[in-house]
Amino acid sequence: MRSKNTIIALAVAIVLAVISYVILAFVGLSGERGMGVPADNGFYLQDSATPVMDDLTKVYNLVTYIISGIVAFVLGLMAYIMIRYREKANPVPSKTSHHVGLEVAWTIIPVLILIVIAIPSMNLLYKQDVIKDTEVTIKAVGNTWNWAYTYPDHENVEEIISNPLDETQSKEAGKPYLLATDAAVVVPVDTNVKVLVTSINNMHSWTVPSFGIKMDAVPGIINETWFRANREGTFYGQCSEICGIKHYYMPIEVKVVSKAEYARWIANDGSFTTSVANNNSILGGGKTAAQK
Ligand SMILES: [Cu+2]
Repeated sequence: MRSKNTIIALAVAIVLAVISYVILAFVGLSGERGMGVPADNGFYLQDSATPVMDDLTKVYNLVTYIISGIVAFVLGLMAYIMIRYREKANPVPSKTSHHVGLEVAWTIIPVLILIVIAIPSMNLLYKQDVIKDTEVTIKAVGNTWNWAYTYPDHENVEEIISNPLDETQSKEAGKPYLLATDAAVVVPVDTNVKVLVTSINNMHSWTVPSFGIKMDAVPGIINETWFRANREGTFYGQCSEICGIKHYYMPIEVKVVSKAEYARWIANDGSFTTSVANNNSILGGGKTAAQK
């Protein structure tokens, strides 16, 4: 009697787990997606703005479909075995201990599945890792607690200190609170941007979901990553390494502008003379090293 209850409880638990998994995986696939900013109630990946994120999304989907198939198969197999080989229906159990065909199958099939996952994964890793034909370089330095950006190729552009807007300022600017900053880092569209990432004192991580990049900022080490944004706009991210008491309070704001506008911005020592705000900051910042 006790074993029967255990089996029923196990079966119910498995069915519930599978149902919640399917809901999470597939409602997520069809749900709201943000571009550069999280969508309300969305829990799928943000929409892609770079070739790396395109590939990353494909690999994510592939793996989701594969694991869904495996979960469904294992669930079906377990249900079949529980019913077909229960004590009542199968009073004399088989004493079989080996089955060559089965053993070969359950070795070969997982290997094939791993190969199917490994090929696009390795391609993606390579794409993320190899930085080709850098056109613009930015340096992101993690501080406690904000991000500081410099343009190593343009000494006329002063260091940009990117502090988060508080709740009232975000509301006034119509920007998302805890993502919006007072001074965004500015890059051109359709350009290979290399990002040098490091930190002053403890570990942070420079992460922009729509670009598909996440790079650790480690004191004493300069890590590098790259992105090529294929559209203009504002893209938000957050520090993604639990770095301390204000970890939540060091957002990342990347402003992608046209190449001409970027050239003007550089020529104007890091300020938008033609835009309404006259620079890249809603608070009159842009060259805000003094805030540090
Ligand atoms: Cu941090």
